[in-house]
Amino acid sequence: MSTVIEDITARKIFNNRGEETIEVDILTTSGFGRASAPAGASRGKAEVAPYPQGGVDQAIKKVEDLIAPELIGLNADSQDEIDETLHEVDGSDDFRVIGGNTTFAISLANAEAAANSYGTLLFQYLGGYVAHEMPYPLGNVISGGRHTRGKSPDIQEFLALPFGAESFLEAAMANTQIHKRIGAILKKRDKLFSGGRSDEGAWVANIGDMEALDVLADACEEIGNKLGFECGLGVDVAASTLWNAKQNTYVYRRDGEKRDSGEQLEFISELIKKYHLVYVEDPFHEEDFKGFAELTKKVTGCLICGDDLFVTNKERMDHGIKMHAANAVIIKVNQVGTLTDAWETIRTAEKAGYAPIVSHRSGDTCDWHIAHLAVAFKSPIIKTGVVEGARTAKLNELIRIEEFLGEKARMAGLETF
Ligand code: 2PG
Ligand code: MG
Repeated sequence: MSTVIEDITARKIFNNRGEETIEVDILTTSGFGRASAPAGASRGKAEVAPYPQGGVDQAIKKVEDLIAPELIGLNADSQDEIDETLHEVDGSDDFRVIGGNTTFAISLANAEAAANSYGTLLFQYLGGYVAHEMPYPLGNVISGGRHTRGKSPDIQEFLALPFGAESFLEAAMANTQIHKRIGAILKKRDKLFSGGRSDEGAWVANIGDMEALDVLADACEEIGNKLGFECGLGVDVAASTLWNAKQNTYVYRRDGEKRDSGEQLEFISELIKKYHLVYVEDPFHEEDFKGFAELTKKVTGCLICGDDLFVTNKERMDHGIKMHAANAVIIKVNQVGTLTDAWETIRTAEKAGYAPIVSHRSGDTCDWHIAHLAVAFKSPIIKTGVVEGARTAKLNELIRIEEFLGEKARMAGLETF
């Protein structure tokens, strides 16, 4: 068995939006790994650059001309050395030269190739023998904001979290039933509803934020009662996309409301109270650490999660911890570019008691690696959507992991957060 990298191939493939993305194959003496990169629609300003100028074609050229010659001959099981070499080849502070999606695909394909060389699954290779906790699936069931076109809620995502489920399979099943039930409720409410869905497979309907929450609450209660366990409600406000910096207000176009920071704090707090929300992501814009801190202090029993706020970046995480902003962090490896960078952020977050939540992106492929990352990194929650091929690829892989773990498998401890 040897993990020496013998060959690296990069190619252009397409994601669920039909956009070009990069896929990388890594061949070692005794193993193989393949990974492809996702893409965001509501990207944080502090994310690394996804591609060099010239897009995917240039990224492939960089792999062939600059990166492969440096990596071939190294050991795939030296993940930190591989990721450090990517930083050195790039030389910038935001991967603008070779692209963060290029490094993402290489970093993940490399980890997969190392695991494969050892004859283990990725989650075991990264997390070891003790990795046996399954994350709860946080499923997007109604879309709004920048994830839709035309009339829809202003809030970007309405999410279900079946935190009472006793297994991953049960939890994933609950989400599919909630999704289906919501489709039926929307059809009844709106005769013009034509069953449209967003990139993440969530329903798109001409309803406001409150109406969407009412529909979600009804469906979660109904399915929760039927299955005999609790299904909680969550939202991703993606507030940076609502923020108008010139007017210092959050603009809710569909609902015709403008809210300054104080009003936004009140509004979100009321939503948490009224709908017993267990999860709120990006309730304030990406530079408002203070707003996050105020809300985190004010509410209990609800995860306040930073996505665009932290962009999986260790320095921003450190700052958030100092400010007591949020108590959970979204982990999207392509926001920072490498597995090692993401792992450093996760370690920092965990030490400070923040819940690390591994997440898909709205533009995604059937790549299932985040399923393994969630188990390896003891993520109590995975954000993956509910239906649509790129989402079910990850959910189905988690079902396989749960089966593989057998009696050892247990659901993550959410009560500590
Ligand atoms: C988000 C994500 C995923 P995007 O804001 O959390 O749902 O969206 O990938 O478009 O950034
Ligand atoms: Mg988000």
